[in-house]
Amino acid sequence: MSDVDAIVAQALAEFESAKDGVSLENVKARFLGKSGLVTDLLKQLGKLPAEQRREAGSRINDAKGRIEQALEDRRSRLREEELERKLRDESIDVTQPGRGQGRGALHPITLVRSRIEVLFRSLGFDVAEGPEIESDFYNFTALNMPENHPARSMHDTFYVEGQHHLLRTHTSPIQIHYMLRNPPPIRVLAPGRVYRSDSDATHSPMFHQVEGLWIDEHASFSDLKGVVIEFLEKFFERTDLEVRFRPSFFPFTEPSAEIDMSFGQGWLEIGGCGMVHPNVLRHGNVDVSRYQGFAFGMGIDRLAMLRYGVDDLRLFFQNDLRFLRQFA
Ligand code: 2U9
Repeated sequence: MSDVDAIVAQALAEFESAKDGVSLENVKARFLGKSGLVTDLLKQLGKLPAEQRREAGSRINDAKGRIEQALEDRRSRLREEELERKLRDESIDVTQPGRGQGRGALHPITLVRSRIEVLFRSLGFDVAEGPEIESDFYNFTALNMPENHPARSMHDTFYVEGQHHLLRTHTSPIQIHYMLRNPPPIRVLAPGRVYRSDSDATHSPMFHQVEGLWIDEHASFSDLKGVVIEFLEKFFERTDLEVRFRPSFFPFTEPSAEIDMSFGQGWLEIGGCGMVHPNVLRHGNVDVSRYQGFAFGMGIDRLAMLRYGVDDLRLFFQNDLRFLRQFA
């Protein structure tokens, strides 16, 4: 029965080299399990002569007790080690300085948009917003662009599930909503994102517009010119600026004009305008026997490029911090 001591020594050594709970329990099974080495010894007791059985039984039980004690010791040691490891690896040193969050800044388009809003508020305009997903009624029909108008084609417009909802192609639907909620006189500015299926160095599929609408009993084309010129002079902070109204066509205004501007070297097209078409006023529930009005539209991105001297529109939308930080 000297193999009893050998088995105890082997068990103690194997417990010691078990590095985690799972391998420790596997070692335990090999010694104390149903077909483990200690269990085998107890089974063999029956084969011994009766006079040796008592002594052998006591030695095996003693060995079993020592193995069970060693197992329990190893188990608690492994639990302690695990706790120590967690305390070491998962601790937070609350005395360390923070990593910092860095200071954010407004995007140049946002800065320009705010500047435009402030200037128009000073001229008595309210500022309104609206949804970027619109129905074809608010985006086209109400703006005197009938069923077969080319701007409605899939080629130019992003439709959302079918033909009746779309990403607005201009901010004009905002003014339709506004007219339906507010009786004249109206002075409202409508800035926001718009979408067209168009992309190159000077066109982004998403861009920003600002439109204005002024409705009153005697709002005239000369009032329109006064408002636009006043805005441009304030926006660009110069009075030597030339502004030209060049006859044009839009479905929602009649007569219509392109707005051109010059700082001295050639003309730049910066927007369009005109007297609001009576069909549009009627869709906005405006009494056309009493009221008339004018509207204008400009590209915010275009105004930002001119104000900051940026020559590629796409720079505004690539979110390169080296570019954006220059405006912070
Ligand atoms: C209502 C009635 C009329 C807004 C107008 C333009 C002319 C125009 C373009 C300029 C460059 C858009 O940013 S751009 O791509 N806009 O030329 N916009 S008149 O007319 C309206 C709007 C709303 C109810």
